[in-house]
Amino acid sequence: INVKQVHRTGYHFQPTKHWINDPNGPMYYNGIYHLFYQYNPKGAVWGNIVWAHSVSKDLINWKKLDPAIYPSKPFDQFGCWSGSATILPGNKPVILYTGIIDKNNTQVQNYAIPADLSDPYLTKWIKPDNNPLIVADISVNKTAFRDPTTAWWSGDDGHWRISIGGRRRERGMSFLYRSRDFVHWIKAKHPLHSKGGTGNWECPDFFPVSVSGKNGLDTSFVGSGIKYVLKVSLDVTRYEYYTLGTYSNEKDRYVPDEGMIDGWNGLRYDYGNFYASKSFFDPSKNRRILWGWANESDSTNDDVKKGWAGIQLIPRTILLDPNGKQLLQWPIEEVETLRGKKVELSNRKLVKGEKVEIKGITAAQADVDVVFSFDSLDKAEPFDSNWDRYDAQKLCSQKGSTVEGGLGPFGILTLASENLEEYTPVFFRVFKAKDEHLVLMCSDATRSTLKEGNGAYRPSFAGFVDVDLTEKKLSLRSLIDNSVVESFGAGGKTCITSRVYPTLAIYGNAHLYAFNNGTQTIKIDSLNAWSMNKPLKMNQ
Ligand code: DQQ
Repeated sequence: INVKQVHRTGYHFQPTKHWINDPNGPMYYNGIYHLFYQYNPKGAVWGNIVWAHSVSKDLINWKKLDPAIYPSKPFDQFGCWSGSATILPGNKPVILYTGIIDKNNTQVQNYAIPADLSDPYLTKWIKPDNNPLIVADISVNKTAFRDPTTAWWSGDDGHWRISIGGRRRERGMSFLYRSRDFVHWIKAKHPLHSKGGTGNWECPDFFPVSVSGKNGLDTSFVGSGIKYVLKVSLDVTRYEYYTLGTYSNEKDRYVPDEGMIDGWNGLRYDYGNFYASKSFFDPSKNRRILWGWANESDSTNDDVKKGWAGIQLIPRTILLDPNGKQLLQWPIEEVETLRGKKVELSNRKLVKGEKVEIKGITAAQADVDVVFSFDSLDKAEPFDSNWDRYDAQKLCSQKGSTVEGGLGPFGILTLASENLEEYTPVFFRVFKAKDEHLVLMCSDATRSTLKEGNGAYRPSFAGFVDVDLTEKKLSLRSLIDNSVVESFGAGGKTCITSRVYPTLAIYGNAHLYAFNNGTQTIKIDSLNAWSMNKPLKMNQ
């Protein structure tokens, strides 16, 4: 075993070495998916940032190309930071990205276009001389002015619009710019949206979702039966929050729906290690796909030793939940082509304290899909009114997977060593509040490794799941891949990603269990688990 490679993922996107962060400018163009991403060509720590570039026909197998955009001009010589792609009329892709122009981190917005549209991979990109397109005006903090979105177009007034993340003092905001020709951009008087006290907004993403349809929508879609999503990456907490709301090109303001919480306590794409995500519309399958980045959770020193840091998570399709109050995320269907050997279990009861091993698959690299059921909600523990309804993580860290409960904790133990010296449990715990049940979902890294924890981060990530329990069922899907566990509760209502570094539960020594530590008997209605294969070509 090459120690450096022990925690590399098998089927997640990662380059052979060095540092990666934000996914950039994802797009589908002439039959090819493009993924660009923030990359340090010189080492496993953040710095020297370029736009690395990979292409794929299926979002599973990837071919690495040369970096598409790298510092070379006065308008980006200190860094090429995040941005987005837009496909202009006439089938012409254009990238907007943030350039760093000096040692003080001054940020401007630039564009780049393919050098040769007949090259199927769009290998080379040109940065025209009329860059930068946008510089901060005096009202804008020029060191917090970055990450332009994909543009959307309004036929009504013939203007393109984009949003750019930033802040005014501690008020996080997403600035709005308009242009007729994609070259001259004028700042709108009002930002698209802002929220006091949230600090800097990074990587805003703004797009419509269909209220009743099962299809994703193009960013410029106009019509009835749609809602808008505004997602921002909050620099301070390192989580991504979103609201649902309304928007019209005419008023040019985004207004979150009544009841939406804007900021820290709002809805999150993922309650774990998931940041700087970006979505794009895939016209070949009429869906919107979300890419997110997961940083490492061990120390910088470990990153340097292993020679790499950061992965892109499995792309997710996003749709509006039929309840209209949140999004649903689900791993793209293509990931199922990597499924190998399968094991099944059904109608298996789990009494208090019981666990069952799911044998016969590669537990270190697996896809698990379970439906749990229970006969009664009566044993749900009371939800103490002093607990913070918005601090699921704290509750999870207190209650964990081993403290006996009523209805739960039950779920799975991923990346577990044979005698449970190490394991990462993903589980539910149901509480009874005043007039509702609260479902807590956790992905708890505290016991994930025996490794000394200097500089390591092993949180009890958690979120609540807004799910109807009348059928007395809860489902859980987890994608397990050596050092990452991505979990989707209740069909993608609540998602949690953990990065973990087991020392015993590696390769063939990793185990997978289903467990119940609540007094209420739980039934595994159905459990399907697959070994996951490596893609044939992963970005070499
Ligand atoms: N990463 C980029 C920035 C962005 C941040 C720099 C978010 O453009 O705001 O690598 O992770």
